[in-house]
Amino acid sequence: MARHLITSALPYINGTKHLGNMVGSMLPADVYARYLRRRGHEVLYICATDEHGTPAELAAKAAGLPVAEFCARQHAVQKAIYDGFGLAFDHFGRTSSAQNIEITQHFARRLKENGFIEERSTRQVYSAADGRFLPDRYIVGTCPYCGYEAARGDQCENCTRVLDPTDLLNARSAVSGSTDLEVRETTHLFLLQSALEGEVAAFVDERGKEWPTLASSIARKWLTEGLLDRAITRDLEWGVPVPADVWPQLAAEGKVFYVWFDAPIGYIGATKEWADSAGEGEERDWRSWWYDVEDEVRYTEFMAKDNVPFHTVMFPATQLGTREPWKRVDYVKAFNWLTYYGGKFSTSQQRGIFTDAALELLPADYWRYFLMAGAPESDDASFSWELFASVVNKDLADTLGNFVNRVLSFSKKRFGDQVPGGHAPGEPEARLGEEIARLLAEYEEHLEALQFRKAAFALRALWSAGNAYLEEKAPWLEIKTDQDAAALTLRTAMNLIRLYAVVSEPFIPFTSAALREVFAPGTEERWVSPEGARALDAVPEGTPFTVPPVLFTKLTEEDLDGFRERFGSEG
Ligand code: B3M
Ligand code: ZN
Repeated sequence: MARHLITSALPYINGTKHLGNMVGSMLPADVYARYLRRRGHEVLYICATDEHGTPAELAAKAAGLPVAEFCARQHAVQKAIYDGFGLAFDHFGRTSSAQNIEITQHFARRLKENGFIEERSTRQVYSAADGRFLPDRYIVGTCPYCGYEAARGDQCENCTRVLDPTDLLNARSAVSGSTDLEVRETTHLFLLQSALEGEVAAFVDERGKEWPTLASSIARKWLTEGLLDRAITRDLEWGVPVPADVWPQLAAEGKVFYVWFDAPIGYIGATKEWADSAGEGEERDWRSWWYDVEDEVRYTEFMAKDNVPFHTVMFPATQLGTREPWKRVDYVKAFNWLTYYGGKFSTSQQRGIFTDAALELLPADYWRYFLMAGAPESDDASFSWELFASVVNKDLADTLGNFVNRVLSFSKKRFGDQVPGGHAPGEPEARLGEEIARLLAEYEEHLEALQFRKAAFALRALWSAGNAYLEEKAPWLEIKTDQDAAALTLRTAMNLIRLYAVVSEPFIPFTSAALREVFAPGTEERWVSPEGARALDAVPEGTPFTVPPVLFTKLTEEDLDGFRERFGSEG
């Protein structure tokens, strides 16, 4: 059985992320990791804050803090939010860690030895007013392709074209607004991606066959356009320093690596952080996840579509160029956008719902389930409060929550604090067992295939099957004529609750924990196979249980009015 390495795109440090960021990276990765762990696989789920580059420097400046301190604080802030969402990383590291600096410099040395890094003199925008070069986001202007007026030096947010600062029209400094800019010569390191193009293409041809079209088509498009040699250093203060033993002159000039060079290496750096933070007597070997383990480890990456080129082309090129056996990605799970009423969620314009605000409003499971059930997999998905309320009210409050409370309260009232006995299972129970086994197999199949919408659909169908059974048997009527018949129905329904406690965990871990508490401690925590689920007898007669507090509160029209007013209801 392969060991599973899972990473989700590293959230930038520059500010709190919105729900759109989370649904396309960390949240699905967590669902998948939880599923695999429950199935008994060995899993390592790694994430980190992406801390270098111009966004961090600019955000620190805006916050009036030294950049190192800004990053340390923001890392803690983001970590706390992800804990709140139940994101069960094995480690949540930082790309500014000593480990990542060391590994990034190692990569650069190897690439240089193998002839894939070269010094080149380039023309960069220099601002006399600011007394500095203006790389990437330090410069803004009009996009030459689409005319968007607030395009940044590295990329146009509007048309997503990757830009060079010198491409911008009407350029100005993002720091001072100065338009007194000139182009000066400066030396930078270039990654000779063109020389690695054939190898990267072969890699994408081989592995990309399995990827979702969204990922493979973006990778192919980049390859078809041809891989350009790219500058991988910058004139910035905050970043991984160019190693002085190899490039003394550039190091003396204070050059650092470009954020997209050290960020993916950050997956490895954070794995080393994880290993270095092992407790007494704990064995953690970061190399056993990354080095010379091509066939032993299955590596899955999660990201939104704009990150795909960097992960399918640029990072593999970086890895291949070291001529060392670094583990390369097996499966790239890419996502489209989540929109807010059809418009862009925007960090810079504070439109949409941010992760911290979401948690203040409602518990994590409401968001987790809603977001994953409508994950932007095959297309963009649009958030609206109306849709959110209808999913929460129908699926979570009615179909799952109400079922659980109805069954347990009724049984407690009629039969006391233990699972009742009653008749042996009959034909309706056999039918239910078949249905459950079938749906569970479907659910597993979709999770294995990383089809989250379909998996959520199958999960809801499992919950619905319980409701249908209860309606069919109507224990509140049975009890009037045949106590044992009602007892059988309730016992069977309680076995469903036990099953839901286990299999719902990837999507709604907090609720799942509450449901596991219902029955005496020590009930089986491992996954239940479709075969094992069929008999619905894991919780036998006499098992003590408790009735949990209401699992999900319905959202009212009044709630919705409040939300719409606070967050807006236009894209
Ligand atoms: N921080 C971009 C983003 O947050 C970037 C991802 C890095 S993954 C190595 O969308
Ligand atoms: Zn544009």
